[in-house]
Amino acid sequence: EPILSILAVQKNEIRTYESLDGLWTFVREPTNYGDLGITNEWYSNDLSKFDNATVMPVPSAYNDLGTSSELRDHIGWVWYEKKEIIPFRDQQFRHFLRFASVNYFAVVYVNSQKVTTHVGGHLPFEVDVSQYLKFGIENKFTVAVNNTLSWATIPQGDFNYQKASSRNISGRMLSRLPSGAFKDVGNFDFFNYAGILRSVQLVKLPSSYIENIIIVADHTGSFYYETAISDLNNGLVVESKIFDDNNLVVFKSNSTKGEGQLENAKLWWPRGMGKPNLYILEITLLSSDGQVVDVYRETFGFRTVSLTESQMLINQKPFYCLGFGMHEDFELSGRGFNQVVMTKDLNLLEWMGGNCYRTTHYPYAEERMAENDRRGIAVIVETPAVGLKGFPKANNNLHIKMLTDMIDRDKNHPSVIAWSLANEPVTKKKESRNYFRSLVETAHGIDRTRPVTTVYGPTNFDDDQTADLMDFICVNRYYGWYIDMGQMEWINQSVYWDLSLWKETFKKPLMVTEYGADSILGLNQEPSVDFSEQYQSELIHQTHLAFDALRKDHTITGEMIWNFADFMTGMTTTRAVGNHKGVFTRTRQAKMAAYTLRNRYLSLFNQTDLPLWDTKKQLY
Ligand code: BDP
Repeated sequence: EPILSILAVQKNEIRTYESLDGLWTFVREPTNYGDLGITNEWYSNDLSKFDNATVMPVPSAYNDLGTSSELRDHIGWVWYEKKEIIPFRDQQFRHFLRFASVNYFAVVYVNSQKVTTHVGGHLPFEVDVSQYLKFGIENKFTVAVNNTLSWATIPQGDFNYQKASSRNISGRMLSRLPSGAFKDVGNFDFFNYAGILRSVQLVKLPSSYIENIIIVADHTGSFYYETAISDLNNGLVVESKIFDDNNLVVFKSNSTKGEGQLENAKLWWPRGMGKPNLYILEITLLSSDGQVVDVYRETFGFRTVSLTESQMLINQKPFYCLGFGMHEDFELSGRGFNQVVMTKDLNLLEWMGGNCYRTTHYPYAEERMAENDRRGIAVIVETPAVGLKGFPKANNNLHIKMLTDMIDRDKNHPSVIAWSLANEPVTKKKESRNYFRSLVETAHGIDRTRPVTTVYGPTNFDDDQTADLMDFICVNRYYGWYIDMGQMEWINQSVYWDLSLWKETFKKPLMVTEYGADSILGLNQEPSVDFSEQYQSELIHQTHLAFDALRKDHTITGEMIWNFADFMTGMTTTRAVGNHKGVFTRTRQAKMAAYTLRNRYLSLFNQTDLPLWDTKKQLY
């Protein structure tokens, strides 16, 4: 059983790890849906001796690094292998093999023995491999990765096109498509990048170690913390300290859990509202004779998220989200973690006057979560459940597990202001209600400090069956693009009409989490036509007119453009080398729309001290 490796990796006076990033040997199963590797036990072979062996960088998606559509569009298994000598001196440590994200399904072997499996990308998992390792000689790490999606996976996909295209004609199954036919898209609008997408480490810990830390701290300076220790026997003791940003100890205790109150706590504020002040909770595990056994330093912040009927409040002050839907996506590396792209993206987001984004449509890299804290960027973190349909049959158990793991990973980040359960589920039928209720209860059961939302697209204020279960509601709307293409002058009223009806119906805070249009950089048309830079810029301007009216009426508490940057998708007739709704290109050059949006965000960003619309009812 893999366990979620809840705490991010850390190097300090006790803890260390070996990075297994770099070039891994790579072998692709020769056919889609093939099973040669598993059947022939490739994990007990030396993959580098295979005729078709090549190398693949980790972290990265593999899809765009070859020269064939076979590799790019491959459905099924690929195999990764890396050999490492582990030094004798490390025998004293407990070794955990940790993967920050493997998409979608992973089977992990150490020295030809299966050690764990994991389902779903974007979340870390680790396994104690101490008993499988050999010290002073070479060890072999093999990972089989499968990207096949189905109606039981999250997100869903259906690749069995041959079956779907078959007809039973007088007892014979005849197919329009050749045998082995497949299609490379899932039930969502982005490329299903696969492989070992984030870093791999061999984590070295003492035999008794700090397993988990939870720290909850609010705007009044009150805090609560709890620590889980792997085995707290042998007279081990725990020492907990909180340090401020001058490295001064402001709290000290000898208990694994406790609470306290900090006088004059410096609060964590999103950018525009104040400084994103951070503190450190240091947990030290000591032996009975005072030796340090383990130590972990968790960064956190004092801040409160609450809701009134109309607004989201941070530290009791109105917060208006000026944000983005995004993707972890770039040329060549695909969805692979890329610190260069991450840095550029967050710098551009700040340049735009943004204060917020949603991790559309899956949890983003851990490195990025730490950056959000440091920069004061508020985030709504979303599960990988995009475009779910077929309730109640969709995989509720897996969804609950992903939500739980996601909250566990990101719970101590002050920048995380809400949990998004799903993007654009098809929730028109009553059957979806229990499914979503179980998710809301799961999130509330683990975390009472953050509101829960779902992002609605296919449903409306008068037919959605789940929105009233949410603490606040997010809506995606494409007036002037998917609805009423070319009708610029209708957008303002349509958006106003739609959102005010959601508000009237549910009486909860609303955020518009997607709106926008495709444009191709350099494609200019005046008067504008679809796909021109002018069209995208005008459409967002018209939408902003509605947003201003909705703000005045106390209807919306934030807005997010779709999308920050162009990104790759599967092939369909509505996509030309991917989705072009970015205000930046895929290589992060600004389109005309970026300047339109930047002017708006900067003018609103500088309006500090937004008015409090209503304080009558604190919903959350
Ligand atoms: C929305 C989806 C998003 C798509 C977008 C679009 O939430 O993932 O990329 O539409 O079509 O419905 O551009």
